[in-house]
Amino acid sequence: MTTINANPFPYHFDIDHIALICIDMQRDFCLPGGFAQSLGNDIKNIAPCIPVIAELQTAFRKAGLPIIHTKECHKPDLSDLPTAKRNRGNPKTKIGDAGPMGRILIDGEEGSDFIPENAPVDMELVIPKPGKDAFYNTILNDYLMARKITNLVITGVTTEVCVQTTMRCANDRGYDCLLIEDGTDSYFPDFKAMTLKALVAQGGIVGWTCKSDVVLKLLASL
Ligand code: TIU
Repeated sequence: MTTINANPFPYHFDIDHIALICIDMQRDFCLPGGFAQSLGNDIKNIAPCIPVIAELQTAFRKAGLPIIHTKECHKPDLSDLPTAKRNRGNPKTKIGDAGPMGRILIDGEEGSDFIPENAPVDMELVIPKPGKDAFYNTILNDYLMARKITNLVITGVTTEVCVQTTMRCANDRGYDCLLIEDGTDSYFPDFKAMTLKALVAQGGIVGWTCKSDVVLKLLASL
């Protein structure tokens, strides 16, 4: 067992049963002309976590530990896109419409692919997901159970939407989740701050948080 300092109390894990999850580091959320901007978001607010996630990915790769990448996207025929999701907020450009990076949030299009800084390498698992929860309608739970992974180090965007939703759903499935405070961002910095607080309140009701340097230091010492 290994222990690191975290909020609200130390986080224990077995290095053979841990994985890094990188949530939705896609052009549609990070670059101009994507899904996030179509909803009216300021994409510059999520830039700080990009180099932090890249550093964690490098460290996990060096340590030979698994990395899982999720991407929020829909099938080209929109069969997995609820009408309510397509119409929500009445955006000018809806999911499935043509945008500057191909069709918005559609699997296989340029916009739904990963930003180069955080892209998967070699055989790292990529989970396309139609919802905010990375377990909904995906093979994620089967994959983790088959590999006996019990501890998830969580990064990605956005803190209070796909990251929080996935962490809550992982927690309900029995995973011990550690969210990296500087490895996640929101278009709304105050939502990020409140989410970090809410997840660890009540004795870590959803899990733990810590800064990336704590995990990087540990991985460097292996
Ligand atoms: N809009 C927003 O903040 N997020 C999403 O739609 N998806 C993710 O968080 N990935």
